[in-house]
Amino acid sequence: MTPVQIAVTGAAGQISYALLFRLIAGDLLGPDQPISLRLLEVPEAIDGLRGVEMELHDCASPLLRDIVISDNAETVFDQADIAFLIGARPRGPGMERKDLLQVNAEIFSAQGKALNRMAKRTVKVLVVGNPANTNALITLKNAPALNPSSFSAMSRLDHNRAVSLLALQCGCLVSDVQRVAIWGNHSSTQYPDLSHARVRGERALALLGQDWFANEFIPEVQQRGAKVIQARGKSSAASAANAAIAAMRDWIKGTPEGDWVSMGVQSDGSYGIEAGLIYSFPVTVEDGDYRIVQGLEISEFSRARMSLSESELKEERAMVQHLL
Ligand code: NAX
Repeated sequence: MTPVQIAVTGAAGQISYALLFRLIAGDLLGPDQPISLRLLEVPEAIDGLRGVEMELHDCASPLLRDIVISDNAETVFDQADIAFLIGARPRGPGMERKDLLQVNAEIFSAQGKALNRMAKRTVKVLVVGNPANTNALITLKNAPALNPSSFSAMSRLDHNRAVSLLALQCGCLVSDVQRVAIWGNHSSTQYPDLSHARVRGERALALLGQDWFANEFIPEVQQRGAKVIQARGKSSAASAANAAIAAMRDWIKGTPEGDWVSMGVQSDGSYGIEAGLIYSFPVTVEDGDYRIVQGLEISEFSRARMSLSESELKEERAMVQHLL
């Protein structure tokens, strides 16, 4: 079987450390599909990445065919089938949000160009590095030869957090929960929406009430990343890697009948969200193509929150306009 070429950026970082070993265990593509890993890092991190390479080989995985390590994006994206764009610059001391957007915009515009030149035309690109939605927009805009639907920003960790929190509150299994949606930006303006959610077929809001939803559930999901940092002293890593695998697996293999997942994808104007923005929507996937779920009723409560996150994304876009 031909190996699938999987590119991972920020490969020496903590999310990648949780991701790479699961990839070679077959968690993404199953126990029979061989894979080649193509790993990108900044020059200073290449030595550390050599240690990760040794550990990957030391797993003696029958699925791992080879590992390419480079600080050159074109080398890493050459013939890539799948790309996880995880590497990004964290916010440094004294750095404003605008500066953070700017340095990352430059990274992702260069990587967009490299994908445009080198990746397979059928590549699927999942942007994890923050600010993920705007980074995905920049990557897509710098890769005009690729289909815009090849790019997604990861909102799956937020989605999984919301599903899990709802299941805990109801005392039910995660598998009893359906139709949770994350709308908007992967930031604290995201709108985790239970308006359409079902728990064992019953409306979640009828079980739990608007008050819990508005005053506990929404802020808890929005602030979950910050709470993990507070407790662990580091940002979410294993749960982020798990979400990246789940997001890519569903994008390739499809979503279950009767349910959806949340993905940051290019808006086509659905639900009045400005076309072109990378915005998290509920989507279904069939044959490798996502489709934004249509026809959901949007209450005034939801609309206000969806618009707030849309405005934040427009502001972010304005700050990096010169790279689009
Ligand atoms: P780490 O700081 O552990 O790793 C990042 C790695 O990226 C570093 O090894 C660094 O050398 C590398 N890097 C920096 N610039 C690069 C470039 N131009 N090319 C290649 N590699 C480069 O961060 P980690 O905890 O792994 O998080 C990575 C990113 O994911 C961060 O931006 C983080 O904010 C973001 N997250 C996104 C989430 C999401 O749900 N979308 C959740 C988890 C996480 O917070």
